[in-house]
Amino acid sequence: MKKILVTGACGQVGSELVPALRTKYGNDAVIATGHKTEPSQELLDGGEFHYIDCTEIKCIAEIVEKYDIGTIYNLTTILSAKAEANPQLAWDVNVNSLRNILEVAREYKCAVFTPSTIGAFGPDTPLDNTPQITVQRPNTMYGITKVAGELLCDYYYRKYGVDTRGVRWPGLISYVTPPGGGTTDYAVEIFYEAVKHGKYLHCFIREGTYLDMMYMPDALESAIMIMEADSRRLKHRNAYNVTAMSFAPEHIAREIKKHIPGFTIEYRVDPVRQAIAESWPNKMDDSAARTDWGWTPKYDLASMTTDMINKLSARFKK
Ligand code: AKB
Repeated sequence: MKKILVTGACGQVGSELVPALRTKYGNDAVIATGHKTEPSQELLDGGEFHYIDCTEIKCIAEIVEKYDIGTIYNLTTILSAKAEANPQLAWDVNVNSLRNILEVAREYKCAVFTPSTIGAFGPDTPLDNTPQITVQRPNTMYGITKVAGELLCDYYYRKYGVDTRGVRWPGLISYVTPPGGGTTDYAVEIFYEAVKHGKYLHCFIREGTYLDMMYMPDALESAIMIMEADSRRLKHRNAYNVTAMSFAPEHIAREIKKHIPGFTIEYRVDPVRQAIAESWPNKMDDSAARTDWGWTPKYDLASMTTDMINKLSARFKK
């Protein structure tokens, strides 16, 4: 069986996707790669790990050839707030790495998974029930790189027959590896602060700001499901809208209070991240993913909150 390559394996998604893929396909089947961040012991113990720089096409080609790679999960990315702070780096990492990966995939006939995001929409997009196909004019560098990435995936599929697949992930909430430099990160921080200190004193997104969100087990499932889907059923090769829940900071705070009754939230709004959040959908319509490849999330706000609090409480009690 051809092997699977995961780039960006030390990040929030990669650190959980690699073990999930290894459990499903076998430890030897999955080659994890990162750039600067140190891998966890679990990643190192579970199978092959290499440092590569995806902005260098040679590094990708060497590893794809060496391990006879058939599928690439491309998780290399700079998130929204960090991309606004360093737009040149964001373009280089988010677009040039993807283009390199697609070129290598074309030569070695690999399938490629690339996540897009709610950030690929902008202020002109309908905020509620955001359709699969709609206006995409983001005003952030993150969004611009993600729209460029979606278009590149479409192009490589149509022109060269590369098996490109992707989803537009919402904010991802998880307890293994914290995200870094995103706008939706508040929805992860709030759990760490609630469990450690019983309060969250610097929520940087304003009350009443709705965003799509998803718990990590569902995000992993969406990535694996779309890569396993029958290619004849996939109508979209750029990225499918997928979501699980939509809420504003006060809703997650209210849910946490059911487990930690004294929990309090205070706001210290960051204008940069607030503006980004306001330009993103409140709630996407993910019916195309549901119809074409059977997408259904398992977690809602209540079940995710219970699991996050249980997992983090167990960790910080040690
Ligand atoms: C971010 O906030 O930048 C990401 C995303 C929604 O793409 N979590």
